[in-house]
Amino acid sequence: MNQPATATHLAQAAAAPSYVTHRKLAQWVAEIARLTKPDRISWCDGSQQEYDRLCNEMVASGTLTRLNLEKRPGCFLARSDPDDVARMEERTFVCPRNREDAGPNNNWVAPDEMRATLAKLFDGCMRGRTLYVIPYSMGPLGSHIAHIGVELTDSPYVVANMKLMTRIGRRVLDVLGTSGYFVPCVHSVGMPLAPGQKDLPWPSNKEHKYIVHFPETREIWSFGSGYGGNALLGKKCLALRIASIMAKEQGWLAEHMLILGIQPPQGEKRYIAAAFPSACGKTNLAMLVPPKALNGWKVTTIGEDIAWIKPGKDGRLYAINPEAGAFGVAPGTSEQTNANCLAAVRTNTIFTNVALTPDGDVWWEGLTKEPPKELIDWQGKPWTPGCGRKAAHPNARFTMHCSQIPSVDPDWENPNGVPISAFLFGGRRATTVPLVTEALDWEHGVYMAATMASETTAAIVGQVGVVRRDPFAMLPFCGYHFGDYFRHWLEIGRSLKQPPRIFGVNWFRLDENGKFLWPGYGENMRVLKWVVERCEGNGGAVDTPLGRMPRYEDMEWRGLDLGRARFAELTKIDPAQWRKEVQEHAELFDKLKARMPKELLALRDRLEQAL
Ligand code: TSX
Ligand code: MN
Repeated sequence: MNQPATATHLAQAAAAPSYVTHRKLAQWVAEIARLTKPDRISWCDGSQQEYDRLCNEMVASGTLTRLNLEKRPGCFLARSDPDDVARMEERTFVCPRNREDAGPNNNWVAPDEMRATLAKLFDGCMRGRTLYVIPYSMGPLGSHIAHIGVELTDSPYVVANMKLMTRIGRRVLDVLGTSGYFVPCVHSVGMPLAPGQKDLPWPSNKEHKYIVHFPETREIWSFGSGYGGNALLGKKCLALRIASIMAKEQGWLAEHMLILGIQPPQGEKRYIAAAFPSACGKTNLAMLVPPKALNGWKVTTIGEDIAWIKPGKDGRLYAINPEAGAFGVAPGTSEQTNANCLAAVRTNTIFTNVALTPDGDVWWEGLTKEPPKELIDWQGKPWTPGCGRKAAHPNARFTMHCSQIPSVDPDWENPNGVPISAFLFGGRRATTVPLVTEALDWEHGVYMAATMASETTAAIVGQVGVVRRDPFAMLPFCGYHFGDYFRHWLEIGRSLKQPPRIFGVNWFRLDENGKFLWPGYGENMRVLKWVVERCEGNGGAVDTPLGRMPRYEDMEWRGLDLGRARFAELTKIDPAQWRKEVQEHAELFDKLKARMPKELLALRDRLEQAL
């Protein structure tokens, strides 16, 4: 039975365990408990026993369903509220004192006004619930590139996901010591329970949702949603929005990038970091399986969503994956599209909003050609193939630990990171953008990344989608003005002895019948091979107005029947399309004009002239 929280109750509950030696942390937890008024406080130790206990409690409360013990050992299914299924960009705010600092790329509210709003919403919002204290490290414990956050949440689902996605618990407090720096993160599903009130399997707040960042004090406050990036505050909120601000101040990069290793048959292993907007297959590229004909080439996975990158003493860039797990989109994942990922989610995985089979396994659109004859859909309703609804939500997810990825790189937890040889920037473009282009230099690469764009996937197949500019694939994630961000990238490049080469890619060009020109997936290895050869200084290329491009004979075609004519289509530069394109670059730069670096404006003018 839930007891109303009395003052003595709270004083008892708020006492931190004796191993908590960080006074400021203990004080801050007590302060947030006074505001949110939980029934209990639970300090997460990060142990497997704690994880198992929480999962069992969530099975008992109906939040989780345990999956088939033979087919999916250690796996669970969660079904969210149908109104709480994705990140909410329109409810995401970055609130520096000066509105200009947030830039046109962020929603802004004056910090005092936002604090007043949050104070009301958080007052008593954890009544009837447990406040969990999650100390977590983004990056290997004690790495000089890593940072620590502490998330306070009333969601056990968040605790379980944070256990898989980050490094949590007592070992983090050990690194923090008595006075180490941490980013304070407060999260509530925003549904307090009155005494005796029955809980929901997926509590959330239907009326109010806020995901808020205060740059000056590096605070994160999230209210009303239990889903993904809205609630797992280490990921988009800390590792991208707040970290991008810290990175600018401190001279490093926090990026929306996968990191992969490439081991050629002969020669040294190289690492590539690649930025793509959502729905371009970042997770698939990070776990790429090379085609048989190129099986001397090996691809390994460091990360699939976020990279923290720091200049080393040798003038090169070193990258870590700040995460310890993946929270990836399930639909479309199959033996054909991503065998490594499918193997990784066979055990110890939390699935959210996928469909359930009669024998307690999972299913989603794209997993198999033929759907099962009957399912329970993501909303818990009976489903049959002809019923006209999706069985899994299009944004259904898996949460798993990186150690389960068969292709995981032996250095994926190296605290010093891995040296980056090249950056890739790609979008989903049906027309205009060629398969691969190498930038002429760092500045030109920054221009390519700043002007990248992607088509919305809601577009009808075969029809050209709506093109959205998404600089560096950071539009929803850059915590400050994009003009300042571009300038930071230009400055980092100038500071390096050996800047990585920069490439633009597009796997998604269509022919005149609306068919994909490029086979994609494992065949992307052929592009990666050319990229690595360029980095080694021995790949052939030709100069074009857009940059350097491979000629047909510069790429490996063994095992793939892709003729010269199709290659010409894939790499064609249509001057009319590009005149329109550079016009759109001008429109983007105009929106950012208060802080645009003049170097990029000059490059745009030069490109326009060259066309
Ligand atoms: O992830 C993708 N990648 C990168 C893989 C390493 N996808 C899926 C995007 C949605 C998440 C791709 N889709 C890729 C790609 O390279 N290319 C395409 C387009 C495509 C789709 C299907 C086929 C070919 C290309 N072929 C057949 O269906 C047979
Ligand atoms: Mn992402």
